[in-house]
Amino acid sequence: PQPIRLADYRPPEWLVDKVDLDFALHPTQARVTARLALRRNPKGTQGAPVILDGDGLTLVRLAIDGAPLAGSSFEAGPDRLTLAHPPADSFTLEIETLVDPTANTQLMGLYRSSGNYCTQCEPEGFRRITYFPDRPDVLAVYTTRIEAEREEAPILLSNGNLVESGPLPGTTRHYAVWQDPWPKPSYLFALVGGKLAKVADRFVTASGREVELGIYVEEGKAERAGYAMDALKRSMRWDETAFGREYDLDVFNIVAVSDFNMGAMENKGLNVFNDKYVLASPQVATDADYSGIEGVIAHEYFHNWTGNRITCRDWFQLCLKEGLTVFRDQEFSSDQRSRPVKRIADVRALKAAQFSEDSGPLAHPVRPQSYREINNFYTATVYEKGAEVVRMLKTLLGEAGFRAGMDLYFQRHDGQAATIEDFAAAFADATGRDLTQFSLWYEQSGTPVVTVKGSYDAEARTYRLDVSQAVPPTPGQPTKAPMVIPLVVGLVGPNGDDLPLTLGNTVVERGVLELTKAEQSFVFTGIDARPVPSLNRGFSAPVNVVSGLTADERVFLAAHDADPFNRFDALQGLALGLLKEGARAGAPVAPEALIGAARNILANTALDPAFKAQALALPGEGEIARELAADVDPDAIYAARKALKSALGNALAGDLAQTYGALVAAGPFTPDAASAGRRSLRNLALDYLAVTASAEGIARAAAQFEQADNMTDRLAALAVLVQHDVPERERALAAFYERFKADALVIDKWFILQAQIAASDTLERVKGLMAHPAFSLGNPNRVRSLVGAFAAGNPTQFNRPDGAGHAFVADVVLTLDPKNPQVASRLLSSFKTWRQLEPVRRASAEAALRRVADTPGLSADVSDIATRALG
Ligand code: HT7
Ligand code: ZN
Repeated sequence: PQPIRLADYRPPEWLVDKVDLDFALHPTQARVTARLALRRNPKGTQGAPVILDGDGLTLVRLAIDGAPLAGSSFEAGPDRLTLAHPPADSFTLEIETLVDPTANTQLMGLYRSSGNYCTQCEPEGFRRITYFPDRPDVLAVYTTRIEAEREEAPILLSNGNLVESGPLPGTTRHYAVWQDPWPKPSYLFALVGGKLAKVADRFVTASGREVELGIYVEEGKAERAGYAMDALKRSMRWDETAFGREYDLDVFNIVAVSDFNMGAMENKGLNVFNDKYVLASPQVATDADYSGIEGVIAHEYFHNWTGNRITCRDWFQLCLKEGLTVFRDQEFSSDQRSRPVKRIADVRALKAAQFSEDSGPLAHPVRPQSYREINNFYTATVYEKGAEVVRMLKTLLGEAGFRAGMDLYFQRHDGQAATIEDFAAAFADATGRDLTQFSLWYEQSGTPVVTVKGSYDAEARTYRLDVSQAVPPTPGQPTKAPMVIPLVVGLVGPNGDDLPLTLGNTVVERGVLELTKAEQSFVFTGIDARPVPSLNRGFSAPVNVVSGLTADERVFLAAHDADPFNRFDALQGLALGLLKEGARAGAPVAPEALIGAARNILANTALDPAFKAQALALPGEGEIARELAADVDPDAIYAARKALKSALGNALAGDLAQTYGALVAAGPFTPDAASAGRRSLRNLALDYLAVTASAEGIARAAAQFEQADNMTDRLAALAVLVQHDVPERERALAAFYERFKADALVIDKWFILQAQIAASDTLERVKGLMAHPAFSLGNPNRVRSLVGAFAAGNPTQFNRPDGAGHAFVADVVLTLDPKNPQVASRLLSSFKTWRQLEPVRRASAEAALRRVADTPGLSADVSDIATRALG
């Protein structure tokens, strides 16, 4: 297909003011009657035909203002309905279609999950239900009537408030009518029907509106929805206090389903979730699961304002809702938990997913200029870098300026489909600041490199920072303009205290230096002793900083920096230097400085255990590969990392054993951040203590595996055991399966751990597990847990030099593509860093990608990724 370009945007020719939907649910022949109140757009082209989108639709009947339409007056195919000569400038079009929810394996449109009916419409799924101008700038109010067999679907839900329900006399069927008073685009439509258990609660908004809350889950799982409900209520309150945003319907429902392409979906008043982000109990969910649930529940709820009340004009503006809403959910979790630890976790995730995307063939701007398949742009760049851009805006404008801009944005654009320009204008107008150059963050792809050189002049008592910035070339963007980069800095004096930051006579507010040029110098005055610069504090900008800090300076910052993020980063920087050296030259590492710094962190009783766990966890293999940038040998990286981990584990054995012993839980499991932090440090110690597979280390892990009273500790112990070729590995895997085999979400963890074993027989193991009764190619969670975890989380085996790992993943992509193109193309995206591999592995990755690209009949999703990855 031809690319769709932002520059070609035109307003819709026809608007829809009102939509009445009538669903007669049936497993294979669901009947959908849509009545659309169409109105010619005064801003459109004179005499334009009505063209409605469809996707694989079967048309049964058409009528205009109640009169059936003769075949000669329209043109209907599976993918489009055209009325070349509309009868008037406004009329009601009635469309009857038949859809087959059971055959819908793409999980877009109306489909079935575990026998229940549900829908997924973002971005272009509504057109798989009925013909419609399926674009986000057509906003309508919806009334939805659903009828179904009472036995098959006792629960019937849709957007908005329930206005009517009851039996259909003389039949075994019943019905419900839902009305959503808020105009919305079609992608926010949702319907659910099925046998579901309900957890009910209520919330009273700041202005006194009573809201009925419901979380619907598969029968028998209601007791696992408590944490999600608690997270929902906390999210609702937080949005009122942090952003002044109240909920706006009488009902807020969440439904958890087990077959879902992504994490969750923010449909108005009826969020639909992957059950992974709803269900939790201490026995089956880890601390990471709990924080994931909290974050995703918040994210979808926050979309009610940033996405739903103000939506996107077109899909190029996706970051308008996604980047902003990720920023909001990150802030929520920071307020609920530890802010520095949350920031560290977010930056680790950003670097792993987005920096790697930005440095490879799939790099694209936060707001792309063109796309072939919009489903492929729900990326780390749009989401996570999009959130970083909002964060930088806040850093530049300050707390009050940012809030004023947000308030103006809500006030101006409530009920509209907006653009990034609208968003930026609200901040510019609220603060008087020119954001023209800042907008480059939405246009230019690639991660800027900021190079900093510091020099001290003892006589003049000045410290000078010479700063340059450059954005590397990316696909379609060979040259770049300088960006506005808010670089938060500190100058740490010899006693560890921050020195005052004064440029000439001006105090640098909040430590924010604004970089705007390719090269700039900042001369700080009144500096009495040579400081150590602390750069990009709090990771204030998503850039790579080249600082030239010495190992001693990093050790100093790890011990003294007032900024917790940079304390963490100093230690990571030390480790990264050693790991790169080790991977490049295979040279023995000399980790004494790192060991000393790590020992100090471990012994520091003033530090939060969760922070210590983050600081002491070595950079991942992916980050080391990205730093090396070219000729990457994943086996060498793995070996260097293992060697450094062993050196640390051995040198700190006493301290780690003491930590492990001291952090025994005092009571039963609770998922709060402080308890989770203690578990994370204890489990990090467990891992280090077993790194050399010593009998003692393995026995400790085996004992924890058997005795754990919660999934966090049990899984952490299992993760240690599976990485070592010891008899305890298979024993523990078998015991785990036996214990949790009825629980698909737990068996996903079992798949993930096995898929990530760095051993030469893992590929065979993964192939074997694909035939396991618990595996299904039809369920996205299973595919991601087994094949996705292998491709994205096992660099040595996915990139085997014999090419078997690449070939296997390509085979799965091709098998999956006809069933579920979205999941297939995401899996193929695991090849996004293939160009940085050394020549042998690079050739095998290229061959696998070419084989995929050359396969006839590919979906647009897979074909787009294959072409761009090779491009
Ligand atoms: N807005 C949603 C994005 C989405 C999605 C969700 C479920 C299945 C398919 C999907 N395609 C796009 C999720 C979010 O960011 O909140
Ligand atoms: Zn979102």
